Amino acid sequence: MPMQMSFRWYGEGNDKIKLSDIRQIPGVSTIVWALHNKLPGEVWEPAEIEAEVNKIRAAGFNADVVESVNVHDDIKIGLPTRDKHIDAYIQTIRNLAPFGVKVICYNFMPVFDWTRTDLFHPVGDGSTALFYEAGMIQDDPKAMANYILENLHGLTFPGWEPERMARLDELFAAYKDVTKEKLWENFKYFLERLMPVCHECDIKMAVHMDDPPWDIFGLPRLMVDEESIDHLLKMVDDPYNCLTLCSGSLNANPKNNVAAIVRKHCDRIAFAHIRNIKHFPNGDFSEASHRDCDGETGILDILRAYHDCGFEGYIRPDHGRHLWDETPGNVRPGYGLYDRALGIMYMLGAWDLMDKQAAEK
Ligand code: DNO
Repeated sequence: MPMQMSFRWYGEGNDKIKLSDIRQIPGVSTIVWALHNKLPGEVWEPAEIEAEVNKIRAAGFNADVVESVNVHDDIKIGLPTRDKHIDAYIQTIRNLAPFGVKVICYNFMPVFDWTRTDLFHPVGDGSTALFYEAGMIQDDPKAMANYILENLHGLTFPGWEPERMARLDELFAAYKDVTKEKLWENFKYFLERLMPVCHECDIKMAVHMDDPPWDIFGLPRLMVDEESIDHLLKMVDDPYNCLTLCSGSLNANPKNNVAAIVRKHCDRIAFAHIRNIKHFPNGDFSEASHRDCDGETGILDILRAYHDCGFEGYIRPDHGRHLWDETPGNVRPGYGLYDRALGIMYMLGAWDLMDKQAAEK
């Protein structure tokens, strides 16, 4: 089976982009989806899953990848209530299996998911992109959370649920004693309970990298570099314990060599996110087009590594710039149509050429 190109879609009434728009992008087989109205800990019911999967299939795609089933904070904190939430997670896995879902992308980051300080930063060519100003992420998590919520213009964004963001003080207090070691232990406990069910259901758990890959606001972050990836894969050494290898999240730290990680762990990468990062000397970074020379992530080396390793998993363009009529309020930050479509064509261009060269050898 060759790698499968996918596209993240937030669902009808929750995404301006229509499945019929995505249909016109060459080469997309898979819609990456989720039930975005679900809070962490809620079971996804079969009828709700069926309705969503039917829409995706009717448009000519498979619904093999879910991003995300979010992990309840009690599981990450290791509270006695975690078992109840793990039970609910397991039930959701069981409910997804009959619909052909093969991969669940999730993250194990305390409190916040991806973090940026400007969602519409001018790139210099008239487009805008997500931006991280290092100096701004210091001691006021509330200001950052408010800024992000305001700029989502009422759109849902997993990891940024207003219900959770309203309880930030409480959440920070609950994480007070959760050291990095404790978080690893809680992560292990969670995965060990899930693995037998994943085998039964043939669903891979693919953890997303932490974004950015360092501690923020005093909260520990685990999935940050090659060493931590090695640790996770050894800690629960099971073919269903996999990675969502996000090139952009990892390369926010320019020391991370994503292509080398691909070559080392290709068999455990269930899902590849391709995003390009442009670094500034003061530690700030901006997201860039997928074209290799527009950033420093090494997009072509990464694609070559996947190709050389015979990658058979799912791949998707990650955050793109906002182009043309994609202005605040009119586009989901990072998830417009155009730049992600251009990213797909760039990736397929490189991939097709590598296929052709290999065939001619
Ligand atoms: C950013 C995304 C992440 C990812 C979650 C997975 O745009 O790649 O938010 O979906 O971390 O749980």
